[in-house]
Amino acid sequence: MNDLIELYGANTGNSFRAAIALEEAGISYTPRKVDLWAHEQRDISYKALNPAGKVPTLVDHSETPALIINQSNAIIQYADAKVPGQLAPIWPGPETVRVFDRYFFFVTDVIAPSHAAFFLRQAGLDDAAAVMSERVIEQLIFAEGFLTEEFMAGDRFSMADISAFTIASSVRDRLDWRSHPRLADWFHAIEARPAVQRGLNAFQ
Ligand SMILES: N[C@@H](CCC(=O)N[C@@H](CS)C(=O)NCC(=O)O)C(=O)O
Repeated sequence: MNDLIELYGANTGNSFRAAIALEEAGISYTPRKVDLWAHEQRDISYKALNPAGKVPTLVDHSETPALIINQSNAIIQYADAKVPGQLAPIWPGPETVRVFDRYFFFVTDVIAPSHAAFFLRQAGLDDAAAVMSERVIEQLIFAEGFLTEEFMAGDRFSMADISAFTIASSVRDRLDWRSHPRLADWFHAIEARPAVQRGLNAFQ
């Protein structure tokens, strides 16, 4: 554990994404559990770190002033910058471009509709929410075509696998895995990675 880097989070996909990125990059940090049911995310002290009252939040006290990051996908980028080579290739080039291309596909075309479905459901717009949720599943199935090698963006684990895995986890009970064996094999292989397991258990 490293008190200089704190990761505030809960058992949610966005928090897992950030924790898995730190674990896979080999960055030592201290997890700080935020109890969403007790509305700790709305405490004044927490909102001083994350004005939106959401998790995750990363605080890096080794920077002056302390570096505060509020977006899970920005925490992935932070981890990649801090320990280059673990979440994307070190050198610019076609392989790196492919990692970012696939990573952003999951961020914008899969994770964003999933968030939209959540907000539509909260607003009582169940039919619209169902359309968005269906879109999430469709896009994940589309992504099975990326698996020409072992991982989502080639033959090495990358940030594309993190963004894909966390969103696939959130729909694991609704996806027809048997009809998509390559996607299923990939999912189980990612889930079995020790760093992924540590990330999933960070906020127990
Ligand atoms: N875009 C943000 C979304 C963060 C987010 O929506 N967090 C949710 C949990 S998954 C949250 O904190 N919800 C608590 C609340 O809204 O009160 C990210 O990717 O980090």
